[in-house]
Amino acid sequence: MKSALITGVTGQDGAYLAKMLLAKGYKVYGLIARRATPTTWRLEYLGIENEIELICGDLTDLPSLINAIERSKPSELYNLGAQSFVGTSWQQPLSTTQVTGVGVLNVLEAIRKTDPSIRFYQASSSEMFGMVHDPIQSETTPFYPRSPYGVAKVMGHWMTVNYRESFRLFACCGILFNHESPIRGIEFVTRKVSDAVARIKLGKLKELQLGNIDAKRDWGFAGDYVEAMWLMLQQDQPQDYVVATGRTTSVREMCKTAFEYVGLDYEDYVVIDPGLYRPAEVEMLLGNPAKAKKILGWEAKTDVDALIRMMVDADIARVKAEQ
Ligand code: NDP
Ligand code: GDR
Repeated sequence: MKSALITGVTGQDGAYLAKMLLAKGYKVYGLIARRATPTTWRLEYLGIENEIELICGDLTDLPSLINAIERSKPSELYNLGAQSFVGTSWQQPLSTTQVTGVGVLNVLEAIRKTDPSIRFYQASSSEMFGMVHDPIQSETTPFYPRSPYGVAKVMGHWMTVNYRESFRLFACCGILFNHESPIRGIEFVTRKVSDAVARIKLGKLKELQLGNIDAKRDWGFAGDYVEAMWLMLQQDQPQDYVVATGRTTSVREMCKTAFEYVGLDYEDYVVIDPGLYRPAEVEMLLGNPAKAKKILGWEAKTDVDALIRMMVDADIARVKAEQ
C-alpha cells in the first residue's frame, strides 16, 4: 500500500487531496498544527475525518517534521501547509515567511535527512508571477511577486528546484492558479461572494463590501487541481507545471455571475471599501496549462461559472441549516 503525508491537510486542498488519495487506496497521514480550537471541519465536510492518521507538527519546527516522516514513512509528501492569505501577509510578513517560505526548506531538509527517496510536491503559486508582463503565464514566465506571501512562495519554489538539482530529490512544484470550492476559506474573494449572495438572498445581509473588483484571476475548482498534484509525482522525471484553466475573469464578472444565479443584480448590493484594497496588487493572472495537458494529460473539468454556482448552492444550504 502506498502512503502519503500531507502538510496543510486541514486546508481546502489538503482535504480534497486526502479524499482523492484515499480513493486511490493510499494510507494517508496528515500533519496537523496545534490550535486552540478544532480545525478538522473540512475533513468532516468530505466525510474522511476518521480515515486519516493525523500527526502533530508544525512547518516551522524541523524536529516535528522529522518525527512525522519517521512515523508515516511516506512514499509521497505533499507540502500544502502555508499562511496562504495574501492580505494577511502584509500584516504578518515575518510569520508568513517562516511558514510559507522557510517551512518549505524545513520539509526539504527533513526529507534529505530521513529518506531522500520520498517524492515531494511543493504548492507553488501564480502569485509568484505578480506584476505580469506576459499576457499569459507559463512555466518560463519570470517571477515578480507583489506581496510578502508571493516572495515567500518564490523562496519555497527555488529551494525545491535547488534541492532537486543539488541532491537529486524527486521534487516537483505545481504552479497553481487560484482554485476554489465550497470549502474555500471565507476570507478569499470567491467564497466571500458566494456566502454573501446566500445571506442576501435569504434576507440575512444587506450589502457586500469588496476591494478591487477589476482584478482578474484564472479560477478553477480545487477538486480538479489535486489530481494534477498527484499526477506530477507519478511521472518518470520531476518537473514543474502550471495548473490553470486558461480563462481569466474579473472579480466584477464573478460577482455578476453569482448574483444573477439567484436572480439579483450585483450593482444593487456590492459596495466598494477602499480599505480592502491591497498595498500592491496583482492585477491580472491567466495561466497556460499546455504543459500539464501534454505531459500529465490533465485538464480543468470545471469552468468558473459552474464553480460559482456550486459554491452559491453550498452556501445557500449552509445558511438555511443555520436557521
Ligand atoms: P488553506 O489556507 O486552506 O490551508 C492552509 C493549510 O496550512 C491549513 O491546513 C493550515 O492549518 C496549514 N498551516 C498553516 N500554518 C501552518 C504551520 N505553521 N504548520 C503546519 N501547517 C500549517 O490553503 P489552500 O488549501 O487553499 O492551499 C494549499 C496550498 O496551496 C498553500 O500552500 C497555498 O499557499 C497554495 N496555493 C493555493 C492556491 C489556491 O488558490 N487555493 C493557489 C496556489 C497555491 P490550520 O487549519 O491549522 O490553519
Ligand atoms: P488571491 O486570492 O490573493 O489571488 O490569492 P483572493 O481571493 O484573496 O483575492 C483575489 C482578488 O480579489 C481581489 N479582491 C478581494 N479579495 C479578498 N480576499 N477580499 C475582498 O474583499 C476583495 N475585493 C477584491 C483581491 O484584491 C485580489 O486581486 C489566492 C490564495 O489562495 C493564495 O494562497 C494563492 O497562492 C493564490 O490565490 C493563487
